[in-house]
Amino acid sequence: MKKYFPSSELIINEDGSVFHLHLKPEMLADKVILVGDPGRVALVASHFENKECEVESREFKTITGTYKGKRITVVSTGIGCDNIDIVVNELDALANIDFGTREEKENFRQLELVRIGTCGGLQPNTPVGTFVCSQKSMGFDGLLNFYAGRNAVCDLPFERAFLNHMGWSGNMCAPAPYVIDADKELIDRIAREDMVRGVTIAAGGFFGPQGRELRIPLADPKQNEKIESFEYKGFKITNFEMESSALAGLSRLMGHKAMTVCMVIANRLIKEANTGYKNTINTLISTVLDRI
Ligand code: R1P
Ligand code: URA
Repeated sequence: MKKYFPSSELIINEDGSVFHLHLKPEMLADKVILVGDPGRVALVASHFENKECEVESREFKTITGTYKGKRITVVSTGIGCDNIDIVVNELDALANIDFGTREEKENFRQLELVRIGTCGGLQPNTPVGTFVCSQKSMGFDGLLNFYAGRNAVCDLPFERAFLNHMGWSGNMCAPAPYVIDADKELIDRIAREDMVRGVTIAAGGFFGPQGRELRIPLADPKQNEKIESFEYKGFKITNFEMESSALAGLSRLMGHKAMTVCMVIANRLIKEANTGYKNTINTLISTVLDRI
C-alpha cells in the first residue's frame, strides 16, 4: 500500500507548488546547495552559466541553474533548525511524493544536500577564515527527537560522553543533544585534504546557547570552556553554527546524502571576528560548486 498524504499534512499551493518554498517538483535539481542568508543565493547563482528559475517566499529564496554542466538548486533556509525541518521535508516531498496523486513515488530519488554557512570556531586549528566540514553534528535543538528512528542513526555513546563531561542535568540537557554523522562519501569529496573535518554544535540560538554573554548571565558560566576541552575517541568540538544537525539527521532518516561546510567568521578562543566575510565566502562557494 502506497502512503497517501492529505492536504493538511502536505500543503500544496493552488499553482501546484509546495507550501513554504513555492517550488514545483520540476524546478528541483538532484544537487542542492543550502545557505542561511537569502542574499547568499544570488552569490552562488552568480557562478551559474544559466538560470532556469528564480522563486522567493519568506526567507526561502531559490534559484536552479547550471554550473559546468551540472544542474544545481541553491536555496536559502534562514536561521535555525526549525527552518531546516521545513526546507528538507519540502525538498524531499518535491522529489519523492507525486503531487498529482499525493502518494509516495514508486522509485526513491536521492538528493545531495550541501550547506554552505558561517560559524564560530572553538579550537586553535579553527582561526577566522578556516573552512570546517561537519563530520559529526551535535544538535542542541531537539528536532530529531520527534522522528522515529532517531536512536538508530545517532551516536549514543558520544551523546552520553558529552553530557557526562558537561555535568548537565535537568533544564541544561532538555532536549538531550543528539549526535549524527554527515554522509562520509560527500565529506571526503568536498573536504579533501584542504578543509578541517570537525564536530559541529548546532545551537538553538546565537547568544546564550553558544556561550555568548551580553546582559543576561549564562546558566553555566563554564559552558564553552568545557565544550572546548571535551574529547571523545579523538574527536573535539570544533565550531558552532545553527543548522547542521537537523540537516544531517533528517537527511539520514530520509535516505539523502548531506553535509555542512562553514567558514569561520568568529574565533571564540581569541575573541576576534570578521564582519567583512561576505567578500571572502565566495572562495568556499566556488570550491563546493567544483566538488559537488
Ligand atoms: C547566525 O548568524 C547564522 O549564521 C550561520 C548560523 O548557522 C546561523 O544561521 O549560518 P549562515 O551564515 O548560513 O546563516
Ligand atoms: N554563526 C554562528 O552560529 N555562530 C558564530 O559564532 C558565527 C556564525
